[in-house]
Amino acid sequence: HSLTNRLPAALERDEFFLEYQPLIRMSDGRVDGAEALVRWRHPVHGRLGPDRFIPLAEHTGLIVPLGRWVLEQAVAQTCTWASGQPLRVNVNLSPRQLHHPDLVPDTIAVLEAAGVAPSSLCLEVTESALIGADEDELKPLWQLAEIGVDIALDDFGTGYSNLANLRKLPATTLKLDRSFTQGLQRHPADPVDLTFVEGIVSLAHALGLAVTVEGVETESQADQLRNLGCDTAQGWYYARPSSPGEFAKEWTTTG
Ligand code: G
Ligand code: G
Ligand code: MN
Ligand code: NA
Repeated sequence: HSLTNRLPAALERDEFFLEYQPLIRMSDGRVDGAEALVRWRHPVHGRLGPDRFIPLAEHTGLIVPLGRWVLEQAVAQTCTWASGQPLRVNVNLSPRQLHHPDLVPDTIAVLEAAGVAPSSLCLEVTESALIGADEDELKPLWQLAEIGVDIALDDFGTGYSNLANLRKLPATTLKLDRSFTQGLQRHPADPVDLTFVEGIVSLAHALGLAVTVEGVETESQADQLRNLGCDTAQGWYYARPSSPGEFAKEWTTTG
C-alpha cells in the first residue's frame, strides 16, 4: 500500500499536523479544553484525515513514533493557552501505544519538557483498545493516573460497550459516542436514546466520572444533553476542528 510505505518519510518530513476542537462546559458554555486531532498533508493526495492513515500506522507500528510526536506537539502547542484558567488538552492513544513499554516514561518526559502539570493532559482510550487487555497490560494507565494524568474512555457506546471496561480503567471521563447525540435529533427524540443517555450519565456520575458528549451539531441536541446531565460537549455546533492559530484566537485569552 503506497500510503503505508510513505508513512515513515511523512513523519520525517513534517507532513503531519494537528487541529484542535474545543471541549465546552455545558453549565456555562465556556471552553474547558481541546482535543488534538492529527491530519496528514500528503504531497499527492492532499489533506488526509486520521481514518485514512491511523489504521495503517497502527498496523506497521509507526503509530508509536507518530503518537509520541502528536503528544509532544499537542502539549507544546496548548500549554500557553488559557481562557480564565489553563486549557487542558486531550490526546488520542491507539492500542499499540497503550501496550508500548515507553508510554509512561515518554509521557512524563513530554510533560516535564513543557513544564506542564499532568492534570492538564487527558489521554483518550477507545473501548476497542481494551478488548482482551488484562490487568497487567493496563498498568501503565494506572501509573499515569497516579501521577495526575486524566484518562477518558472514548467512543463509549460503539459496538463493544461493556460496563466492565469502566472498572478496568482509571478513567475520570466517559466520552459518549456521537451516535447517541444523533438519536436526539429526531422530533420527538427517540425515547430509547433518551433513556440510554440518561442511564449512562447517571451510572457514570455514580462512579465519579464526568460525561463528555461528542458530535453535538444543533442547539436542540445541546439543550437536551445539558438537561440529561452531560458535563462537557464537543461538536460542530460549537466549532469544527481548527488550526492551533485559529483555535487560540477564537477560544483563548492568550492567542
Ligand atoms: O479527525 P477526525 O475528527 O476525523 O477523527 C477521526 C478519528 O481519528 C477519531 O476517532 C480520533 O479518535 C482518531 N484520531 C484523531 N487523531 C488521532 C491521534 O493523534 N491518534 C490516534 N490514535 N487517533 C486519532
Ligand atoms: O476521537 P474521535 O473518534 O471521537 O474523534 C472525533 C471525530 O468526530 C473527528 O473526526 C471529528 O472531526 C468528528 N466530529 C467532531 N465534531 C463532530 C460533529 O459535530 N459531527 C460529526 N458528524 N462529526 C464530528
Ligand atoms: Mn477522541
Ligand atoms: Na470519540
